[in-house]
Amino acid sequence: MSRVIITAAITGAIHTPTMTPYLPVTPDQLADEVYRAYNAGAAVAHIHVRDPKTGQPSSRLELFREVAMKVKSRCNIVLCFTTGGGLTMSTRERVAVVPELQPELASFNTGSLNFGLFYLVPQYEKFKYEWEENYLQMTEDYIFPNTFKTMREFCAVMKEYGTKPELEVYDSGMVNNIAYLVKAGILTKPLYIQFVLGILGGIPATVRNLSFLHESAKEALGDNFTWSVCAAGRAQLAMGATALAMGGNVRVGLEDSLYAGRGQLAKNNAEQVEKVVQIAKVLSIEPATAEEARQILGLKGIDKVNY
Ligand code: KMH
Ligand code: ZN
Repeated sequence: MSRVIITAAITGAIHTPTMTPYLPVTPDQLADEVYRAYNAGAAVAHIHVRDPKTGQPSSRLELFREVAMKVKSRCNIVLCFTTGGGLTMSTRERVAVVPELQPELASFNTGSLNFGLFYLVPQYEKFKYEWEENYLQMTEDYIFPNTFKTMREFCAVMKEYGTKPELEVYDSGMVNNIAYLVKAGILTKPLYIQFVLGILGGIPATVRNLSFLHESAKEALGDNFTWSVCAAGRAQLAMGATALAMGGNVRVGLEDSLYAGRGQLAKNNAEQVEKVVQIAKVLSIEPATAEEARQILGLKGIDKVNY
């Protein structure tokens, strides 16, 4: 039986509280959401934190730690911490979670890009919190910075703490960035790639583009890598289903889409995880357990984290 690693990206830094009443914000809400997603079949949870009062993306280490500890007391799910952070954070702030928690897995953004969320603003008449409109609007003039220097430094930190980088690829040129980092001895194989489609500024979420990214990665990096896909917005599940058919892994979650069907807001992350599990089962693919995901990805183990 083949296995799929399902990742739940619990809250992210793209959506804001006005967009849905179901966006988890406090450490308790985040931990509850992780545990629900785990019970639904997720082996990995991708973690961002937010200010508990306003829902604004945060880099406060005590929030990350609280979530990590609350989750660990309940289940053995793999936690993948963001080093993408939120759109206004410095690179130093973004990477600080790695030395602090020494996690098994952390996101690693493989290039700079325009990260446009400003087109969402006109969809809302009034925002619940003051920060939201400006946070989204300022992305019209914003580049998400992941220079070669930043990438070299993030790699060094992750290497020091035995944290595996999950390589976020938003466009095909980033595959070449990864190839360079490997060639330069900065990144070590075996690699784990997350193809992120559908961000305004990155590659659109189509079957052809996913296939192109996958082929480009094989050409540049060889066959021996593990990969997963996530897509922003309405393409989320279609891209996940395509990845299942291609033998890849799948990320869902409220970070990427707020919906669980046409016009239907997801009430929690688990709803989206359940949908992937259903499709996988029809294809005779089983969701990997957290322990199986650790083996597939070659992670150091939950006994070696610092939380
Ligand atoms: N926060 C976004 C700018 C990551 O977690 O590394 C990108 C992001 C990717 O969420
Ligand atoms: Zn993220």
